[in-house]
Amino acid sequence: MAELVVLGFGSNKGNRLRNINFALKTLALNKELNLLKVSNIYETEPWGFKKQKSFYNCAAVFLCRLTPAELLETAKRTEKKAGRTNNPKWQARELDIDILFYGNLVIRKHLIKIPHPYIECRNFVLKPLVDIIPGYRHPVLKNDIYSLYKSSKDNCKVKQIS
Ligand code: PH2
Ligand code: MG
Ligand code: MG
Repeated sequence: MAELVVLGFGSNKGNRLRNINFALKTLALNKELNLLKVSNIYETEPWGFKKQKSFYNCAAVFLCRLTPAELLETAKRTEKKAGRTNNPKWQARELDIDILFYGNLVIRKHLIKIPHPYIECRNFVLKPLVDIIPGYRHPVLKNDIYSLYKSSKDNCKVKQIS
């Protein structure tokens, strides 16, 4: 069975654009994933811990034949290949790959939360999503992406770079 999944990508360490492109290319080469759509890439103000370099962020839709656990494992492996060694929250990272949506599945386990928490509070996630899936309904909140973006209270700046 194949499912549409949406991944979010972020980098604020090393060559940010190269790290994001590496992630997209690596996942696109996985035979269990078909890359269908990629958002623009944005330079974004750090959300949360402010005193760090700005991020580059984007999001992409894939047709996926991996289970959620396998997809998470694949994402972690790709982060490591890009040189990510640190795992502490709020530290600069070469590459962060988050599962934002997996079809309309809702999982709330300790190690895997889908949809990704706080999507609706983060412009760096919402703006790329508006590019690729504006009409998609968040399976928990039931609002579409475009209205979540329009009603976002986040004031972190998001600037398109490509
Ligand atoms: N990721 C975080 C925390 N803050 N801010 C921006 N702008 N972009 C991110 O990808 C990001 C963040 C934790 O994963
Ligand atoms: Mg993240
Ligand atoms: Mg992550």
